[in-house]
Amino acid sequence: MREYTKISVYAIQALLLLFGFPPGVLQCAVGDEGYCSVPNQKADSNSQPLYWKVTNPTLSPEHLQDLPGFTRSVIKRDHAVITPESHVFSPLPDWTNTLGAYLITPAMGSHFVMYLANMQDNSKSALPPRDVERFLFVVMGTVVLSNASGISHRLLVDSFAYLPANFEHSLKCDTSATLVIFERRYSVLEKHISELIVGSTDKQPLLETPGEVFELRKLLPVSAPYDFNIHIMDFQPGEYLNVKEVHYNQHGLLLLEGQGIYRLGDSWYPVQAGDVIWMAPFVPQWYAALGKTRSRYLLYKDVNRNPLNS
Ligand code: UGY
Ligand code: MN
Repeated sequence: MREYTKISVYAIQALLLLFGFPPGVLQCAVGDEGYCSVPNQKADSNSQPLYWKVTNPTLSPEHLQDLPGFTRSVIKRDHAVITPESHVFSPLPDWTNTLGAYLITPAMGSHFVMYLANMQDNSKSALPPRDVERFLFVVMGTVVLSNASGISHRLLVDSFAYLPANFEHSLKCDTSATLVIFERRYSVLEKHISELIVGSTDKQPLLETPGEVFELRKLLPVSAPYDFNIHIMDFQPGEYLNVKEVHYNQHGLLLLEGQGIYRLGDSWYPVQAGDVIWMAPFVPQWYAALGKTRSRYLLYKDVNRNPLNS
């Protein structure tokens, strides 16, 4: 009986080779039980730079990489999962030497845009449209942020900046850098103004999360001038959201590290570093971290405004 199992494993391997799949795709362990397993997943190596997986994602399971037309991306009325194999880059309007991929835009129903900007040699940003505020987070490389009075900040991986609407600034890069950027039309509140903010995630304090186990940092002040915040949420493998959230706020999410399962509405998605998620208001949402390493995601959330006014 065991011999038959071995023979059929060899036959499948021969067929896979014949169809051009690399050896090792079907790594079979034929023991007393005669089981057949997928290749062992290696834990993420600690030797890679921070957020390395975002710019070097696993495009699809090894055995599906060459399958024409395969993508994990899904676009639905109230949510979307946009995975790296379907990112499409083109020159960002008015930027120099920069390719951008708009991943979430109002065409989907959001009130914000979320995009990746790949800055190349001697690249320079353009300003957002009038009355539009900007938040950027460095995923790879280094950029220099300068304002109109010539004051500049070097932003390394894990650094971020918030630029109020109509704030003159430029971003420059002499080698290469990847940024994730959020922009939205500022929702003005009388007697409140938002200000330039520059920081880095590791300098932000851990916040209380009553009833939850994940670790939370907020990158922007929680005060009234700010009409959105950016959360950095960390889950150890096996940890999950306790609240099965349904709320009026919108989200744009970039999984910076790790892997897990995201529930969106009635669908359950395996997700990994590099994946982007759009969550419309009121879409049921829940996450569980799996695998061997921490999950960390960056999350846009609109806050501090009466839903009747925005
Ligand atoms: O704050 C939030 O709404 C956050 N916990 N949502 C999420 O992680 N999907
Ligand atoms: Mn939420």
